Amino acid sequence: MTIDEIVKGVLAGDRRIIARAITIAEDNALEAQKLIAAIYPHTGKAHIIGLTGPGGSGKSTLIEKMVREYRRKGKTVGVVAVDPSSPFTGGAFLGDRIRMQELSTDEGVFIRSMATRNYAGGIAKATKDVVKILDAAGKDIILVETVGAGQSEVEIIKVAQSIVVIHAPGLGDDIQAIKAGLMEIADIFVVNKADRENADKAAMDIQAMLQLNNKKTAWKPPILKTTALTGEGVSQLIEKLEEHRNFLEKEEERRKSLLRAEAELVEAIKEKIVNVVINELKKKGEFEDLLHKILDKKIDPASAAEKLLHGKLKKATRDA
Ligand SMILES: Nc1nc2c(ncn2[C@@H]2O[C@H](COP(=O)(O)OP(=O)(O)OP(=O)(O)O)[C@@H](O)[C@H]2O)c(=O)[nH]1
Ligand SMILES: [Mg+2]
Repeated sequence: MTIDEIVKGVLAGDRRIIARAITIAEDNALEAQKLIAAIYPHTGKAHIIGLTGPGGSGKSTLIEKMVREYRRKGKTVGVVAVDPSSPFTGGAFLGDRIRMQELSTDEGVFIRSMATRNYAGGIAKATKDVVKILDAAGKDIILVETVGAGQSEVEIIKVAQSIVVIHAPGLGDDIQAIKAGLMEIADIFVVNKADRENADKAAMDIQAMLQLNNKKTAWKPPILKTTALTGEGVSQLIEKLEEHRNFLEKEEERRKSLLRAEAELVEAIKEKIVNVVINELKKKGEFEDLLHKILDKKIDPASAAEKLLHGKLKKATRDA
């Protein structure tokens, strides 16, 4: 199969070909580069959501419920699980595995796990490429699961537009389970396993931590509670994610408006400066002299301008 055929298949959302494209992204740096270059113009439509947090906090269980909720809303979903221990790789209970398999027979869902191994360009790069492939394949929502353990996970999760940090009571018990780097990048906090005692305490710990680090930001990360086992709180989480996406879009609009305003301001400044300089130069007798010299072909306009401006530009702008 040529790269062209693979690109066509990805854009058509062909599951078999998407899988093939992902394998290329994982294995062959050179081919991957060609493939990504070809699909790149077709990316940028998906909402990319990163989910991270300590091992066993319930990320995969929550993702499974989120996928179902998104499907109910008619959205297509891609899931990328980076080095998970469960249940995508089968590390979890049989029940979880069966439920996930059920999901993966749904045409509107594509699930891929990326176990630790040597990727041609590193795991973060491979993950980004896989996300781009799923985006180009037309998935509305892409969920990326990583265990929030170290710097490389923080790097991977940065492919996401919205980052959900998941915590749960009873994981070595304290907030230290969430690494400092993750606190800072969270757009939404989830305390999962809300059916357990101490869920409220975990939420309060996060709240306290957020207040400590009271940066003034336009988006205040909310703290939600979920019970992934039953799906409780999942629809609220999805609502918040939609809110965050709208927020990002507004921010982007504002950024573009700022750029437009800057261009207009620069134009206006230019006009003013030109007027100031020319009026200043016209006050000198030399201006009149040079006009006559140009007329008599004793000097060309460019050289005349140089003569006039020499040393005077500084004074003119200072006086203005
Ligand atoms: N009581 C309770 N248990 C839960 C809940 N959500 C998940 N679990 C259980 O917690 C365990 C870990 O869940 P996973 O979804 O595999 O957690 P994970 O964060 O994906 O784990 P890793 O991928 O290994 O980092 C499983 O036994 C789940 O059944 C919940 O809301 N309440
Ligand atoms: Mg998992």
